[in-house]
Amino acid sequence: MINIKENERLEMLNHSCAHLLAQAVQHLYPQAKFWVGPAIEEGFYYDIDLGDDVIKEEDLARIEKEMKKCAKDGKKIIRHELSKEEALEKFKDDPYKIDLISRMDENDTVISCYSQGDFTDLCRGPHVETTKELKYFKLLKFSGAYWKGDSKNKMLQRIYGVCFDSQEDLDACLKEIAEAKERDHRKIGKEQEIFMNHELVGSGMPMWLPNGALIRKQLENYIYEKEQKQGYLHVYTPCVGTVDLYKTSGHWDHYKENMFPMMKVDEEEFVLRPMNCPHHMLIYGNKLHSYRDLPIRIGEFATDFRYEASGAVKGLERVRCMCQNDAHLFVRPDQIGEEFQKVVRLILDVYQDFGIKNYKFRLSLRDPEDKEKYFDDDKMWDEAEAKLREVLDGLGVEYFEAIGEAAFYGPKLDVEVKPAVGPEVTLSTCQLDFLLPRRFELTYIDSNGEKQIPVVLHRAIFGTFDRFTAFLIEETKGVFPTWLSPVQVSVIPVNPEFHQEYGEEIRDLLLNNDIRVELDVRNEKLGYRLREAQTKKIPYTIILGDQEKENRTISYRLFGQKDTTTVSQEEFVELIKQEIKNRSLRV
Ligand code: TSB
Ligand code: ZN
Repeated sequence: MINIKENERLEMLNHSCAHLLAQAVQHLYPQAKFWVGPAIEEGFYYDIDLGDDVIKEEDLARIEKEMKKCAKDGKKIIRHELSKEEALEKFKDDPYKIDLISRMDENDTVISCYSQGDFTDLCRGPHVETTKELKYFKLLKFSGAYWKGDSKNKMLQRIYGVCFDSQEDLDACLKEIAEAKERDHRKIGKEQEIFMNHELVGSGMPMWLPNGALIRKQLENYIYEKEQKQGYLHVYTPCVGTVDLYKTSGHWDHYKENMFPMMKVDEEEFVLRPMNCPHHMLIYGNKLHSYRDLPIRIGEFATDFRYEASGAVKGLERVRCMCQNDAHLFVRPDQIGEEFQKVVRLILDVYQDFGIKNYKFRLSLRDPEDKEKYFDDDKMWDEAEAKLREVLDGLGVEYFEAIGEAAFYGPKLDVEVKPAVGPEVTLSTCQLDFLLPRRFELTYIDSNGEKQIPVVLHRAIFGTFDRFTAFLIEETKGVFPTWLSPVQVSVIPVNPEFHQEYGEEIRDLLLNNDIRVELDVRNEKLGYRLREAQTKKIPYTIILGDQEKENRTISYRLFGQKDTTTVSQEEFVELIKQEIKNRSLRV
């Protein structure tokens, strides 16, 4: 998807188109007051106060028509510069503009406004020369947006659009938007019955339906196997902790705004946990450790609760109740490099297994100025940050650095991916931590019999099963590899009257070989049943007629293909079992 902000001409065009939108809205809704209308990566928007009016779907076409009319007039877009006093006078009836102007420092900024015909807006510019240049645009959607992004303020109407220099560019962009909508995991998740939400459970609290639960179980088995092979020790711990636990860890001071509020039971004060580190610290501390025992890797598929703003929750991607594929690795300082490298290798390995190619490594560092968020020990931070860089450089992994994105306890490596709709999110993460082991007074005995403090690596390869599944749905467009497909084979007897019995035999054969199979003997036409197997994106469809019954063979079609292959029963079982065992990707 093209980034409008990366192209000066497109940015100007989109910004001017936001003004054109405001002009049209002013014609159609004379009471309208305008807040801000910037160009953004995806095009432009304008936040508008329409009084008691609200925008409805059908209004977009009407506004667009008025925009075309205004653009055709071809009015010149003229810039005026004003003093602060003049600006305050000019916009005296507009509280939104007054708010903007009052915060401007005229020694610092030139206050300017732009006029086109009967419309004037306070604006820094630049703009195109005349509205005639605005030919190829489209209004895309609308939503509510709180004034200044604060839910205590009035809800404004935000209208989004996009503008280009040619019809072809606009068409290409609209096509991409349509494709992204098709890929959106919320759409596919509903169609394929992967998850659902219900207001009685609450927002950001998805429920995994049987198909989703099957996929998740496979993901759990997959990563559990990998982690066991690397010596991880898996545990189960409660998804609550006392306030004191999170005071000890520092989350209470640094992470409270992301946590659900405290609840009191008898004399204890509990919180739903937002992270699992404190529990794992206590498990480490439950025993004495020698330097020879390290690294100790404590893993858990652990449920966490976080407060996410209601406007931010999104399908499975951003939830308030999530399950992390979490682990805390307790290492000696001399083991940091090797252990961090192992984690990065595991991430690369997993991405390869899932065919994930579109991701970026981000090295998240502290903001040295922010002494409130980050504990004040420059030496420790510098060492930790240098160590991560050293490993990444050694592995030859490409990454970019982000200041101020570190966790409060240390720097981290995040893997960023771009969902079908909306901004980038973090999938995997590996975080270095010198702080929590100190807070929990964790130790190991070194070769001289002295107590030393271990270092912790927090890591989540999938991130959460929730977010990873959301991403996987979008990457595969719901066409999962066979090993992950909720139904792997659909068995369709051509005529249930004659072929049902053979169909049942094949179903049982596959079930006995741990293959997930569905027998479709509904009284529907063959074509209808075949189409449905395609809609459900089932990898294999077996079609059984007279020939197959007589020769005791299987004829199958792969998803998305028309041709049929006939093989013996043994051959088919062997073929699909291998594919599942190897966790092969779809070709
Ligand atoms: C890795 N203590 C560490 C842990 O040991 C931790 O909690 N890190 S985290 O805050 O970065 O979260 C881990 C992963 O959870 C993130 O990388 C991200 O992929 C995922 N995640 C975070 N918030 C959400 C959310 N609201 N919905 C779904 N997944 C989320
Ligand atoms: Zn952690």
